[in-house]
Amino acid sequence: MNANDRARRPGAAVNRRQLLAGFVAAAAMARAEEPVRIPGKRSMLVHNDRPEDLETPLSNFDTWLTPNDVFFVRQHIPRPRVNESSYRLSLEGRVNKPLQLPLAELRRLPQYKVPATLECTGNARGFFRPRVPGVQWGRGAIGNAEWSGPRLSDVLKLAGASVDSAYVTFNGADIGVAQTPDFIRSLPMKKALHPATLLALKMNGEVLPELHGFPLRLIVPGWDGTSWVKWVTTISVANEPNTGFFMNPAYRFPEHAVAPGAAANPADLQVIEGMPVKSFITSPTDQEKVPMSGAVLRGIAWAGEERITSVAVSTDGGSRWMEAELSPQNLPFAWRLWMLKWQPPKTGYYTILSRATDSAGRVQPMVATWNPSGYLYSAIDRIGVLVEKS
Ligand SMILES: Nc1nc2c(c(=O)[nH]1)N[C@H]1C(S)=C(S)[C@@H](COP(=O)(O)O)O[C@H]1N2
Ligand SMILES: [Mo]
Repeated sequence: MNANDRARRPGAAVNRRQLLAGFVAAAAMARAEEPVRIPGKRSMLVHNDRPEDLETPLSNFDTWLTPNDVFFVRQHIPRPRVNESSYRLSLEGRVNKPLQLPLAELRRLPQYKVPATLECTGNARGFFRPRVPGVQWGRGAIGNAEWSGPRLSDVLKLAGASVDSAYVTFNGADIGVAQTPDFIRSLPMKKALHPATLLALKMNGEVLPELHGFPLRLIVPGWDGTSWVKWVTTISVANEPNTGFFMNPAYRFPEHAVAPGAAANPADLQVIEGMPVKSFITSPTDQEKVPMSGAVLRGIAWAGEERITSVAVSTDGGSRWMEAELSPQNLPFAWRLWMLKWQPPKTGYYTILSRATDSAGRVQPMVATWNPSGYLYSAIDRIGVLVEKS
């Protein structure tokens, strides 16, 4: 949720200008149905164009690594342009040696590669009923990439950070505008020091694209996308987390579930960290026609900091389940592709479901936990297809 979403909530007095803005927003929603070509990307589903909220069409989820030019984009504030030569990364707070590091120094540190799935906390928000405000993402606010760069722990060591401090806080080059405050996020020290937590300079072997945080972004494998701060310019070490809007109340989840449609008690909201176990069906798509000759059912499955151990698929609304075949990479943090050849027994309408299980024994639930901001939609995925004579 961003401050614009809050401003659009019903209840606020609506003037002519806001009404017009509402129509423009509705038009933007309608546009998200059809992929559009936009600069730096192939065809994307456009939820907002300034700042860009771009969803990946499902047909692109047929490779383990999601290409940079179809990777989803989410930002709350217009994107900054960072000048490569004047860029410095500042290290401040509880450090022995405050530093201003140019990119050359970050490139000189040992470089590590981590394949990891990045998913927006609000992915699939559009499925919640009752509806919740915010970007009405379908299934495509997710992607899997190989990120590379120095470890955050090595950079903290350079500055002599006191690792007994509790938090590390990250600010990017984007700054607050109008009702939207600056985007700042904190990580507990334990996750900051994890060897897979990187400051990425590259994405899928290419220099980090501007839309994805050039020249430097935080990689927090297994945790929600909000933690993955883009265009990082300042890292500060402290005993307390940042208390700005993007740490509280935004991006928090009720500790005790509320009734669908009810408000959450602000004191009950917890910061979102590791992501749940999930799967989606990516092909065929909902309401697609399938020939009697059959189809290959395909999808993706991921489990935050855990590994995917199995994906079960049903083609009869959940009466019988079959095991899907999983792609070979079996890693924490990164998704697995799944597939199942399907020969329908007769023509007609079929309800297809997918359900993932992970290495911690977590199983995708039948029903997602409704919450007022529409975060962490994780229900068993469901599509309907019509099988017709070939
Ligand atoms: N500086 C900055 N970093 C940010 C954001 C932002 O608005 N500003 N959005 C966050 C959110 S909510 C998500 S889901 C991811 C999206 O990353 P992507 O655009 O590379 O897919 O970036 C995160 N990092
Ligand atoms: Mo997000």
